[in-house]
Amino acid sequence: MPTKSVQTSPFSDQRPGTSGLRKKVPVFQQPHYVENFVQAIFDTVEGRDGATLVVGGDGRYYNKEVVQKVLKMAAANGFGRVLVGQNGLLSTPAVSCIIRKYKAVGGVVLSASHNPGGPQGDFGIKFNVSHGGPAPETFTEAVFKRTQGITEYKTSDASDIDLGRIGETAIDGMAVQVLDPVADYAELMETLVDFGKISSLFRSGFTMRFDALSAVTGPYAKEILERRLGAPAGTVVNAEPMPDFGGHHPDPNPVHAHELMELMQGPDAPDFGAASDGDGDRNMIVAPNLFVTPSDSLAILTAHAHLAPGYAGGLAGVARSMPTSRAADRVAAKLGIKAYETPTGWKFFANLMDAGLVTLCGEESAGTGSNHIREKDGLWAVLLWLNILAELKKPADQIVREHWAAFGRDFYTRYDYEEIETERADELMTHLRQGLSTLPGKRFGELTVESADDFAYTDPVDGSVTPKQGVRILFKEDARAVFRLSGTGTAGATLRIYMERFEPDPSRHHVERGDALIPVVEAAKEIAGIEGFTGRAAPSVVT
Ligand code: G16
Repeated sequence: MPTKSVQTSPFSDQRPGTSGLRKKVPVFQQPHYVENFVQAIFDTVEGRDGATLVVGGDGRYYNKEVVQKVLKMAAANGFGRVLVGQNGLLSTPAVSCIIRKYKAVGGVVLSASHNPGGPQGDFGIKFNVSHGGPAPETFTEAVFKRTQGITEYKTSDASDIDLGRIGETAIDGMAVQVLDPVADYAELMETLVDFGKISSLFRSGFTMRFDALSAVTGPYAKEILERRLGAPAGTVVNAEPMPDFGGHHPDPNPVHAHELMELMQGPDAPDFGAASDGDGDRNMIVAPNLFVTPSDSLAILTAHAHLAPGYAGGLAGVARSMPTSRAADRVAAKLGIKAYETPTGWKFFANLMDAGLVTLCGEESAGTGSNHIREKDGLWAVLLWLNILAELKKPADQIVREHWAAFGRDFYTRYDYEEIETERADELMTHLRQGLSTLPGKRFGELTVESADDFAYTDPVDGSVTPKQGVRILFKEDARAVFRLSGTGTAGATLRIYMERFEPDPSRHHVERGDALIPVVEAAKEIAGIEGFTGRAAPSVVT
């Protein structure tokens, strides 16, 4: 048997963040670095003997090499079968779909999501458990603990598998099935949205652009939008997944998807625009001349999901991460369904979905999804929008404006201060936390603080408590500022400030969101002493 044990020693920096372990590529390229982490995952998976494992990634630099390492380690660690995407590719939602469909024990996803790729870019490894969703914190903490005591890992001297050919092969007796990465996912989509209606929409002359940002969603979008739904060739652009994403920063927001934004603001704008991220779980929705914030998108999907066959029976409930605006809550109240508020991180939605409490979930960070899988799903969100557009037969921007008129508008923006010194960022958060009790009643410009706290979440299903999930400051004027540090960056710390203000008066809904939010931005900067702590006069990215 070519199986062998290799001696190793721990790396101190292998604690997973919001969504798996993310580091610069050269960090992952250190000898034993990948193997230590993967062995720690395998040691933590219960029931792996003879079980099925799913493996795939977003095609970023180092994906190919790491897929081969994971396959050999899986064989040496007793898995019975691995399902791997052709050429090592699988989008994150496709992994979730395949885990559930084939009853796998879990899946190893190679991705740093929306972070840039390339030899000096980012890489990442995350593990999804048997329900198809990201591993919960109890699991990731156990993995981290294991990495800190690791002394050896198991692998195989077998040769690399040819991942270009779909079909079945083996490593040391473990079956390896190379899958078409798109087929199972596309089949699932056909059960949720009305492909006939969307095809008719395209036949009627409706135009759209889908920008895959040279990341993994390209092949999925080409197959579903162009081949199955009949959108004209060329609707999907940047459709070829590339190891460096063709120089794109694969984060679907108005800053990084600027080519799409420019098109949608120009005279040749199609009827609808969309983009997705590195691993295909995020989405961006743009109407001509109108960027739809992810928070509004969740609310609009919640209001109209029943128009799609997969949701015709109505929704059980809706969930959003705490920093996401309260727009979806307003829809839930009208529909008479419950709205849940969770910490940032898709993993917190799984319990709610498994318990049947919610059907749709979403986050301000461009993630939207439903209980069809246990991950957020970029292309699914686009398809649900298309189904709604086909049913309502109204332009996308009109749907958004009518939504505001009916529910009020939650003006929303996020400021990111990237790569600040970790110590300074920690000091800022400590300062904020220490001052919380002194804030109520204080006035900042035209806003008065009503309450201030540090969000702690009690999972309604298993009772687990997750403290310190972000500082929330509520203003009497129905505005809010939330502060937290990102858990997905790979250099220094990223401070995120989420700001929103509710405007019930339709005569003020046309105001530019940047203008509407100036008082909240000014108050947030002053309360946190941003410039003093970070030395930054302006954020790195505003979305
Ligand atoms: C991940 C998580 C999301 C989270 C996002 C941002 O998304 O799955 O739940 O909202 O990170 O997290 P943070 O604010 O901590 O950077 P993805 O698309 O990066 O996997």
